Amino acid sequence: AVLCIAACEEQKKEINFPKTDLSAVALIPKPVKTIPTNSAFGLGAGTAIYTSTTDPEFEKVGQFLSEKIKGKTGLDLGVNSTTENTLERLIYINQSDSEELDNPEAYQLYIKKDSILLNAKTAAGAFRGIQTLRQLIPEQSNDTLTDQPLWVIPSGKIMDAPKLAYRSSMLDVARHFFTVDEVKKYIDILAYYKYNTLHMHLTDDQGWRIEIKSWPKLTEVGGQSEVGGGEGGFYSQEEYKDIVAYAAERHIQIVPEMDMPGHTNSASLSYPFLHAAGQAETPRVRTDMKVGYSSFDAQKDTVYSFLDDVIGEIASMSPSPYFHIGGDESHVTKKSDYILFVEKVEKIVQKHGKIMIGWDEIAQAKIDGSSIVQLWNEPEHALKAAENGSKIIISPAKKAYLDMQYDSISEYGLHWAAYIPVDVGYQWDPETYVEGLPKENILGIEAPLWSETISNSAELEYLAFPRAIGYAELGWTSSEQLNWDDYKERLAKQVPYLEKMNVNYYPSKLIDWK
Ligand code: TNX
Repeated sequence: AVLCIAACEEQKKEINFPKTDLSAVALIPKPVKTIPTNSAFGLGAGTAIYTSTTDPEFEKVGQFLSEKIKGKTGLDLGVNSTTENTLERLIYINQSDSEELDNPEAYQLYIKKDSILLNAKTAAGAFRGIQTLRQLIPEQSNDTLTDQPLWVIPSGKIMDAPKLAYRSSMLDVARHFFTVDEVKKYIDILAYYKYNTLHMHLTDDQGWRIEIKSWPKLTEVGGQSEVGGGEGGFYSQEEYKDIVAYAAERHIQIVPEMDMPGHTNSASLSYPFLHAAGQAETPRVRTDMKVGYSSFDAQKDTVYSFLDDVIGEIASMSPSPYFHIGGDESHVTKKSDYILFVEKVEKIVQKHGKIMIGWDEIAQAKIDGSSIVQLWNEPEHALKAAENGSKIIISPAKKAYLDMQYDSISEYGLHWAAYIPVDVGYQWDPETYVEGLPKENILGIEAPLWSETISNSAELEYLAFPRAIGYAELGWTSSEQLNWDDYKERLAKQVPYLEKMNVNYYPSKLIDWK
């Protein structure tokens, strides 16, 4: 029952689009392959979105696209709904089993005069493709082509898939607490640039941020402080699940981190039996920025039964296969205790069905080849772990830390590892950063944002943007295609999006912002 009434007949007439160039659109991350065909698709009131019915998740991707199109253009496009005049120009999101779509996040976009076809094997792939489509929609409509405004999308093909499987940013919600809405806003922007992971640093010396029902003092006591003396805060389990679900709708996994055996002052303050007396500093409310003075007692069985409860509760709320145990800077834990601790905690994490991730120091222990090591400081640790079969997440402080200042006069941030101007943050390769590390061992890239010096969205965004946009490209786009001069032009053109999202990005002088 496809009716074509007057408005539709009108749209069917040949439209004389201006010549377009799909390869000239400022896409970030840059797709693997773009083939322009110089014509266009006119997105307008007569466009309808249809999705494959084989996987219900595809319809959600269609709904997401519809919402975003509404936000950008004001057009209210139905998804899988038949109304008389909307069947002329279609955006079809199709579940395809094509072998070219082997990567779970791969997609193909075919943009023609009368249709846009998005092929993906998985809803995640379709979702990544939707981000490309969002970026292809111009800010301004052309109001002279037909009797209705059309947003002119250049025609052609895009074949795309990520280089690295794990493309992550970390947010430290422990040094300063960030509200659920602040976290969601960050997730929104990460999704737009095709990140698939947000690692949440949920616990540290200055605060404990996740409700644990079996050990309520963790938040009642440990959640009430933060760096600088503010009131802290924590996520109830309902709030944490809400963040997890919000991220999942954007095909982003939340990787929870409970940092231990060091960085545990807030936990030991809540439950003093955890504290390694005689090694670590006596727990008290800490609002300073020091590191390396706290430790759990690795010798006590009660510590491990506590961890069994806590890891169990967090794991049961976290659909991601990963659980991050921290493991960094345990400077007052005896080395033998540290090793014992990591090995025992790995078993607990596995018992709760998760794969352990830890900062690179965990490679000093005999960890399982299935566990993952996150390089932040010591390349030797990454090499050692890789030899034992582990996959590595690349996040060197000198290149990828979002909390490093841009330069000596930039606001917020630290500079113990480096100053990281926007070009330096972009001009390195996660696949070759650690000399001798085989590519097969590289799981992905992460850009961590530690929050000693930031406490709200505006400050977070000042450090994260624009650099996090560059790390998105380093994780997605093949190394041969990475080029600063080309990238910085595309970066400049992100301004309308960043302004629309009210992102307080750092206006680096290295970029000719449009
Ligand atoms: C080192 S990097 C830390 C964090 C700090 C950060 C500040 C790492 C694994 N540990 O505890 O917040 O430096 O840049």
